[in-house]
Amino acid sequence: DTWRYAFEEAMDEVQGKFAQKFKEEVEANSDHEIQLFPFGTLGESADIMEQAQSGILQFVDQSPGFTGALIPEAQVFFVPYLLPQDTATLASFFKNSKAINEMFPPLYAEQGLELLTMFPEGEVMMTTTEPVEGPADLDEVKFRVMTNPLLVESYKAFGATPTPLPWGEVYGALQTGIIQGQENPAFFIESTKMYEVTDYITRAGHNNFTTAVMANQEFYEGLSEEEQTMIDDAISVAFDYIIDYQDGLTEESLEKIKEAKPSMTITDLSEEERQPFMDTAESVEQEFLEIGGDQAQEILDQMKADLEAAASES
Ligand code: 6CS
Repeated sequence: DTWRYAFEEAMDEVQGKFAQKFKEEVEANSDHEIQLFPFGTLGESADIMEQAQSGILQFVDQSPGFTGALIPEAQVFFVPYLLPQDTATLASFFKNSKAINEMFPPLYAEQGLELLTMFPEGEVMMTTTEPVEGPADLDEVKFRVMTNPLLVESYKAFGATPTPLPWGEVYGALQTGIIQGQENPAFFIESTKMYEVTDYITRAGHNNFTTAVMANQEFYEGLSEEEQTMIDDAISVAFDYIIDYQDGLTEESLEKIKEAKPSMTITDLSEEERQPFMDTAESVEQEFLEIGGDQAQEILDQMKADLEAAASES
């Protein structure tokens, strides 16, 4: 039989690479086939999530940037400066975290989803039509964010006018001037040609992009134990693969952007310039505790403990 797996990116972007490795593993170790649906083939992120919940899709990759509206606790990934940028620490965190591996699965299960894994996709950078050196430069800037209430709060705290939009509308909105900024990891800015419709890339180090892969829960629970193990093993192989795949990807992508558009200004903010952005973390964290669901406090505390453990390990 054929299992259907949709994701929010193109085939040769990070989620696509992960999905292809997963498919390869499943097909090598079972009689099942996997059909992949990249971004745009079945709709926006919200559409593929609905399809996975209803069982039309067996697998889906949806980032907490969109899931935060469905599972309030998943907004925790938008507390600024919570996640580190060090890739070894991040890999160890996602692999071993009790918050990720034990506390989130029951919350996804309430939505009919079996959470299979979460993984990092790289440092998030702002791309804008005007330079950004501090929050004052974001004043009156309509800044596109994913449809996540805490991400909206975070950009309000950064001084911008956050504008939640599905991904498919971002390029056009920048082109026509409806928005003047957006954020994403470097590989995605490069592959989706965001540099064509913005002139500045600003690194404030405020976040690292997280995504999540899930199965329809009824489907997963209907499988034999061997098949579940086969899927879990394939996920684990794809996880290690996608961490390796991203080694050096950020810098390579920035190089490609500079080649494609030499006039693009890429600025790495200094510690001092980052400080006013960092100063917002406390109030956004407070907001998370208010809107992040019943388990907000427990998840936040556990994430912090897990992040500390991962940092001391690597
Ligand atoms: O900004 C977005 O909406 C998209 N960014 C990435 C890196 N992946 C998927 C998501 O839809």
